[in-house]
Amino acid sequence: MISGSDPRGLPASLVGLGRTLVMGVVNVTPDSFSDGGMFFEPRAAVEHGLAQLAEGADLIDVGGESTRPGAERVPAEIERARVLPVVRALAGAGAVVSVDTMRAELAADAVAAGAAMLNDVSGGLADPDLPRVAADAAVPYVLMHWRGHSAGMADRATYTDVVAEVVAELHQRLDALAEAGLDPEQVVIDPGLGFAKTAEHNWSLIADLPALAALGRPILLGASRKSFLGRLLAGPDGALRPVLDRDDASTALSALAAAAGIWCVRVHAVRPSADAVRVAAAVRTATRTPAAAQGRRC
Ligand code: PMM
Repeated sequence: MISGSDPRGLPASLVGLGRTLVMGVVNVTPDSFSDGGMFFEPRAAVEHGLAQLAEGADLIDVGGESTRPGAERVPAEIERARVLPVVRALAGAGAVVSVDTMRAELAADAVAAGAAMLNDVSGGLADPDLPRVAADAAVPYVLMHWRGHSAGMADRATYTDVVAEVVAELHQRLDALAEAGLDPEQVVIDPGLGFAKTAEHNWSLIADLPALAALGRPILLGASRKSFLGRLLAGPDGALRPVLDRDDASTALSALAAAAGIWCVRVHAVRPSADAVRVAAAVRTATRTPAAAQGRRC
């Protein structure tokens, strides 16, 4: 059983809850694969974040740049104009806000606007100044496994042993960030499902979460609505299950992740995952009868 301690810098309201946390996704983008365009207007994005909080989200991840496979980068000013008003409004309403960005300047401004966590899908490779922002602000930093920007990442999905290589590359990044001044205790690691990974690579990583846990940091998992679930649930004609019909599968993974002791799941449909992590915690902390402890089968 994996049990990731809370990262240093986490707001007190989320420390020691004894269950997997749920991060609701708010993409303020016209083109994210999962919810592109649905919450593009700042007001709609803020309302969506507030609704996710009401459904049981522990924190809200706000992003203004799509990272779907093949996506081109968004200019910095555009990302900024999308993200900052939403961060300010949600943090002002009391939400614990994470910012999904690869840009240090925006990260710093987001922290000034109230963000309490930085989610860098590039693990400091896109902008080496970003981890320093987390260090200075003393907020948790999500280090995701990444091999390059979305436009070319499919070509980088080559591994001999995906689990060993992802763990080794995350290890290198942890060391590099520590050398750059970021306290490893602030870091949350993420295998980066779908980022330079095929469906098979994603399943292998999910099947071997203890190997990631050996890095000694809490783990965040972002499986929600991703195409490997669409592929798993494809119809008889081979057509992928549509994105908005992948939430039951996403919730199944949240339940499995929570049972494995994953620190946080990043999801679009909050309520079912919020329920799932509570169910997993209840099972984990239930008193076992002597017979059950001896492995009685039902
Ligand atoms: N996936 C997406 C965007 N940001 N951040 C982390 N830490 N982990 C992820 O797996 C992740 C992420 C892409 O999904 P989206 O378009 O639904 O946001």
